[in-house]
Amino acid sequence: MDLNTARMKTISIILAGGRGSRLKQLTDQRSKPAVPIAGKYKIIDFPLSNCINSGMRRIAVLTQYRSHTLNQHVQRGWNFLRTDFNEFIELWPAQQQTGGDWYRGTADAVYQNLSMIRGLKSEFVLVLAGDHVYKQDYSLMLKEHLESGADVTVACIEVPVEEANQFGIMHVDESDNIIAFEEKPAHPATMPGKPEVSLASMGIYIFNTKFLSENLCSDAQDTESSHDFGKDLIPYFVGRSHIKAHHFSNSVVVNENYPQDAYWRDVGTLTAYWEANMDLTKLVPELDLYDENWPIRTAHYQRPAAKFNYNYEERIGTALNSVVSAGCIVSGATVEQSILFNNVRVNSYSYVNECVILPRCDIGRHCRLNKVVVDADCQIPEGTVIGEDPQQDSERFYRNEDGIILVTQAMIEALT
Ligand code: ADQ
Ligand code: ADP
Repeated sequence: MDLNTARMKTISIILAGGRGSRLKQLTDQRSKPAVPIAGKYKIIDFPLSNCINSGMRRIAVLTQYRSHTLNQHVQRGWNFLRTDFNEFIELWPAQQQTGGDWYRGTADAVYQNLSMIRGLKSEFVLVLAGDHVYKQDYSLMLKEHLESGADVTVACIEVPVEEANQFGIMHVDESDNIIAFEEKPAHPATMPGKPEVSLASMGIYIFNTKFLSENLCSDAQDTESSHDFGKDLIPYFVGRSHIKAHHFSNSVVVNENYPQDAYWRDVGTLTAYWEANMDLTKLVPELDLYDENWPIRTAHYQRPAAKFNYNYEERIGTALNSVVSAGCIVSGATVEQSILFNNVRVNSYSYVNECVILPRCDIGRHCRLNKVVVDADCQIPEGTVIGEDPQQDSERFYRNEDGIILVTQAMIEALT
């Protein structure tokens, strides 16, 4: 089968139901794929944009946990495909299709939608996570999958061994057949000849539909299984099926004029979330959001341009090394190495440094914020200082072991 036909016969499934509890109160009201990122996006915009740009335009988003803002976002921003061209993005919420259970795990989420997948007469299923930040051309992974004739292909990336216990870790032979796989091992194995790195699964899989369907049906009957791809199915396939690794470096999207590494982040923790945002304030970020050949799309709203009011007497009123979204007003304040999402106000004499300020926040006068993630819709009262006194910060807000502080509306309300 040629690649174009294979693309047309692929259904992309974005798993967007997970809670992401390590993001703490940021996912109290929304699922992890709906968490705002990079000034104007939500995390799910990355896999969705990659699908569109890869020419894989039959997409289902599987939702479950607190999906209101996610649904709203997909409906408002991603409804431009045309069913008459056999292209669509659909929301597939958990709806107890196969019994009384919600999605019990990632594999069960796909299992519960098998009748829809079969109905589409797809030959291949591309399974994606809704919570990774990266640019990948999935069609190049599909090409490898076709050429090898594998039952399943798993995308992989080298990660530092210190972080490897958060991932599925694999071993491959010289032809990239996966010969061992362990989900989140306490003592991760390293790569031959590379003691500092392990080979991690990116949680991105391409399956032949028939193979997947048979295995999901048997997994569903297995009372010992937790119905998860990483914990149950992928390790089970090793030694029993033709299971291949696909190296991310072969499908990462790079702009040839841009010095870029294979950037991929699972923004699972508050620190990783803060860092992924901070990465974009660097002089030359590793992730190029300005590449017109691989646009990252999102829902758009009418908003005025960002505005900066400078206080000439005091010489304050600017943003340095920062990403400032539409609708923001920085007025007589200094914003440094920070990300301001849409409609944020930073008022006079305030100083915001290494912060991530989510939509519609208002930072009152004379505030100082350092290494803070401020959740959407927060009104920070005049004179508030955050990020200078660890003990006080931990009492009032959430402060993690890396010193990153999370402030939510509920925490602000509890102060007054
Ligand atoms: P994790 O990221 O820990 O590991 P998981 O938390 O199951 O895997 O999430 C995968 C994706 O599925 C996320 O986008 C999540 O939102 C979604 N999801 C989780 N439960 C769901 C449910 N019940 N219904 C719908 N969607 C759900 C996985 C692999 C590892 C791999 C890492 C890479 O298991 O082997 O290394 O991804 O990040
Ligand atoms: P998010 O989905 O994170 O709220 P946006 O800021 O893009 O992202 O908001 C989506 C839409 O909902 C916009 O039209 C926004 O004005 C509106 N909106 C959502 N919550 C509020 C709120 N609390 N106050 C005002 N407008 C809101």
